[in-house]
Amino acid sequence: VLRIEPLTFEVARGTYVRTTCYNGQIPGPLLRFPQGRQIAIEVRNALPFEDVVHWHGQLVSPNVDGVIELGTPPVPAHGTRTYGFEPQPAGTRWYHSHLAGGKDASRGTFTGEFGFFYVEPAHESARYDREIFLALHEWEPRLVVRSGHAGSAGAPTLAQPLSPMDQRISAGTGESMPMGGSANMMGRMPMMSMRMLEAEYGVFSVNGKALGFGEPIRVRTGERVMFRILNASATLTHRLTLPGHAFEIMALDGNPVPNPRSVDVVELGAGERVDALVTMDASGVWILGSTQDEFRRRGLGVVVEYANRIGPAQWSGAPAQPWRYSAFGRETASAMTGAVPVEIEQVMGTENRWTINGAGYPNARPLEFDSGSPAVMRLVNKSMMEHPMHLHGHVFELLSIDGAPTGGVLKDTVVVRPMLGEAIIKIVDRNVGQFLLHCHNELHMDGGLATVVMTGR
Ligand SMILES: [Cu+2]
Repeated sequence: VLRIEPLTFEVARGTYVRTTCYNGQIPGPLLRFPQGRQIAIEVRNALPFEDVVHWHGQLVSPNVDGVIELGTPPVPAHGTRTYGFEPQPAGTRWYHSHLAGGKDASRGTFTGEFGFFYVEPAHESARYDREIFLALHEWEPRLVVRSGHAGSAGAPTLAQPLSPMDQRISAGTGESMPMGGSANMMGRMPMMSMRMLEAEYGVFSVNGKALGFGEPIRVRTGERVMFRILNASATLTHRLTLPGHAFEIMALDGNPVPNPRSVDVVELGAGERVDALVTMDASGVWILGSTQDEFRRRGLGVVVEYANRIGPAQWSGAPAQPWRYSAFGRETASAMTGAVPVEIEQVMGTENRWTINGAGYPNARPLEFDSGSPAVMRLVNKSMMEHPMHLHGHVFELLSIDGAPTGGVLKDTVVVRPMLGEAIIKIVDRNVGQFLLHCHNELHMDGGLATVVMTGR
């Protein structure tokens, strides 16, 4: 049973947050079920308005997936609804509210209504001693409109888009606002100015506790810890590092990668998951935290403490290592043709109106894929914000990212970089029906950045 209910909790010493959650805890209870065996989850809603739960990353039918307008009955105010399905595929999934909040930052993914849903595989392939689930989230959202301009003139090459913090600093100087994106495409964007609705946050947390307030993760030398990390942010991409340690990336969005490899920094767009194996071989007390000083200072981190070590937690600066999905894929040389274009744009002169192929949700034309032909989409981001694009009800293979082909990386959410960033994706299963494709930035989704994908048998 999941209970949707209000909660006031202490996120940092003396800082209390009022939100809504599942079963009185942040994150909600870890749901853990074997793959492919029918389950039923009763959801009781203690709130005075209807709500709905989305089973993110699962191949379920539209009538349980969690999108009300595509056929999932909501949980009525003060009512109950039972959702039945077979969890699949195996791996780190999650569940969260899919209530469109509009500009109400106390609804949807701004709330504490999120939790892990781990679908157990028949055979666990990775070997580890422990697993630890870490969910990232922010609190005390405040919506602000930023203005600035960007374009080809003098825009620097960046390994990643700037965070909202950096943008604010940049906007404050009165200089042109560099927004990152694929360097080779920068010159093709015209000079433009814009206003953008964004969220700022007072407090950040890992598993509902700000850095230093929660219990440390206590480890032993030589222990192999599988971190299953979820970015449950409503709007932000996060980068994490653990000084002295490497993350061996085993799975993206819960799906094992063909080419596991070690990195210093893990990056997750809103809605994404990363399964990373860490061998505890650098005794000490460390901060596993955001590479953004401001985010970490506001609480985005957790202390990792070796047995018999005491003292203040150490931080040693943020590696500038870029994050590339293709690093974990198979090398391929194939050129992809026949992809359906999915062009993302911000409506000129608006703060938060977005379109896909020229129209915003619900007016955007559905993308239809009938039987026989492969369902391949080419997502192009013609805006100056990055977009973590999430496809419901399917797993897709990443065929190419920013022009570089790759193979075998299976995901349900892909961050498409600003300024003509591009992702070519192919649906790899045959889940039939109508499913939402949308930006997992809550503000963007509410601003129309969504469309329907129709798949035939
Ligand atoms: Cu977006």
